[in-house]
Amino acid sequence: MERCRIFYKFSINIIVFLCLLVASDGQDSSQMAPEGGFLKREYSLTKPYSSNGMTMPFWDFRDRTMLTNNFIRLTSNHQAEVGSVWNKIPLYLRDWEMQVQFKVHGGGRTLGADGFAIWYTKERMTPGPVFGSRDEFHGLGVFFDTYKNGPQAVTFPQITAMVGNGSVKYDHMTDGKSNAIGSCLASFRNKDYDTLVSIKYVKETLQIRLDIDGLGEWRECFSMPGVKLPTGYFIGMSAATGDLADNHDLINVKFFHMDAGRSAEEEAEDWSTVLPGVSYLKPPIDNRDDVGSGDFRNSSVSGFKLFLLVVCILLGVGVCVVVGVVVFQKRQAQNRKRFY
Ligand SMILES: [Ca+2]
Repeated sequence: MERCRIFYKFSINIIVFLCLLVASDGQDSSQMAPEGGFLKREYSLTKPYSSNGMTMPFWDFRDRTMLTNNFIRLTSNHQAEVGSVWNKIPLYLRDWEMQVQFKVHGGGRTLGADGFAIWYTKERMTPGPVFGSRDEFHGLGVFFDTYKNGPQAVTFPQITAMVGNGSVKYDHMTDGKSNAIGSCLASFRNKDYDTLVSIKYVKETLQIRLDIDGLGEWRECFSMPGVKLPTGYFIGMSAATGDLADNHDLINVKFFHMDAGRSAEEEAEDWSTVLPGVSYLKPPIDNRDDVGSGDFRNSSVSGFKLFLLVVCILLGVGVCVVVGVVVFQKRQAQNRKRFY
């Protein structure tokens, strides 16, 4: 009887432990420091954003941008607004990853506009027609486009990225498609859970991943090698509304310096004079469906979770059987005593 009780307690402890492991596993897989990544506070934007509600230590903001305790609102759900935040310090790191938690939400159940952009550009704090910021920029723009201007037969929102050399224009009529280096469809509006994007630039490969399905896992949007981005540019975010509108909120930005294992010679190279561009351009990119066809990099984690779940269930069933047998035997013994 005592042995049974010890076994019962042991099993319960194991079940609780495994269930906690299943529950916690993966929840923080996004927004944890990536392997080989070191958080850089001067390029990050986390709560509390401001001590006085008016200024931020490493960031400027302009136009309709509003600082609150829990989010930075680039535009509110009103027509024809623009807003932006820009980091103040030129970035002289060659390999980095930026994780941005955002929330795009508004009254229109299926329609909002125009979207927001994440920038790594030579120019900063210059409002304009490209999601609230200037056109013909030098550097990288990643666009979270919620309104379909072009005729293409795809659903929206979509994410596109473009590398500009100062003379290429963003093409609104194709929703940036004509100059995009990559894109994917991504349903990120009006979600109850956290929505995040990771922009990783390591060894001249630009990879964009999303966590917008509430699974706590990164899903690849696209990856493009041969992307040349000089050092010394600025990080920024901007947003715009049109006839339709949305609240475009930033929750946080976590910026990591990535250890790419570069040689001393590579480290000594001056990348501030490199011209922004892409050395290898793929043929026009087809949209990838955001439902079901995602490249779930953590599928092995999902398999492990399933295994733990099965172990949990089997252990649970085992404990129930043991307890049932013990209770049954005890009752039998009591019945026998009554007869004697
Ligand atoms: Ca658009």
